[in-house]
Amino acid sequence: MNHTTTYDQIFAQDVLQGLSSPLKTLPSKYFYDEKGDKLFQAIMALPEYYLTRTEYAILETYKAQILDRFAKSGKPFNLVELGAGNGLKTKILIQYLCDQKVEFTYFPIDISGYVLKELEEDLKEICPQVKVHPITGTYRHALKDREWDNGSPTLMLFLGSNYGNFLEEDAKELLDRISDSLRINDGLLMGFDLKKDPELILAAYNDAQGVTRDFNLNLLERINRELGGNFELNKFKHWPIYDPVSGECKSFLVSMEEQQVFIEALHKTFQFTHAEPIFTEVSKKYGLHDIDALSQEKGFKVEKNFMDDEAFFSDSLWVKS
Ligand code: AVJ
Repeated sequence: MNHTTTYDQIFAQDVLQGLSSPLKTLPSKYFYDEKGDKLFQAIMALPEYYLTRTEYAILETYKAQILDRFAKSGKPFNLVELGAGNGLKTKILIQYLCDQKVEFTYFPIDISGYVLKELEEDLKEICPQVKVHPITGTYRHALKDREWDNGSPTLMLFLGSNYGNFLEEDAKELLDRISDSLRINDGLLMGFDLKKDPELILAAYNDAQGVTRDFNLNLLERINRELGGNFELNKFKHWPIYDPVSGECKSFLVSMEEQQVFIEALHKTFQFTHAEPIFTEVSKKYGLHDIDALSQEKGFKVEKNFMDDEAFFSDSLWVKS
């Protein structure tokens, strides 16, 4: 790709590649346009979606334990966040650091520029002296550019089970990049959704109000809006499945009839057979031993798994060794 390649073109290329493959797929990172951000914020408030409120409670309970390694050092540090979103959970940590008068710079990274702007304005309200350096882009770009690399220690946040959105190989590669971007004794706080009653997990991705369905379908709507597609949304069914062995919750959009879809920006028609699925998202769930093994493999030591009483979710504090 050359330097004139725009984000729109990358979206178009990814859609072309995904819909041309024998097992059709669309990358979940494209959920998050302005409409998708709003839908995801609605998902986080759903009764079935236990992840956000559980992690929120964990951070509220354990903020001091999580942060004191950095907050009590008396030296400035970098708080880098992969996939900051609207930063609702991170505000707990930032508020704590502000109250303790700790010197730090916050580097929120997100694919969506909309939410980052919102976040920066919100933070100025709760903590006027906070230094914020937003980075709009993919994790890959941010980890390559390392705009925070100023010699101070770093605590990197990868919350909200966002890591679970990567399939095995991509996930491992991403964690390699994260590991390479950190120095010895830097911290990494990883949010893992834990394996639990499959019914609870599936319900979180198949809510009664259909918000998650709309969120999934927004991928097709976005193609219609931005790439001149003519997807008819009512001809696709939202279909999440959970595999308790792998811990993978996968979402699909299944074509309810044989149909053709034309996408103007690609000058191309795509053929769908009856019941053909498009794979749109994985949200992987972990066991505690999976977390241990993963951290070791990537050159970290688990300092502590901070969990809620029901062990639904873990914010796992890793230290780079
Ligand atoms: C933002 C990746 C944590 O996988 O649970 C919510 C996205 N997808 N409902 C998740 C999502 C469907 C969410 N993460």
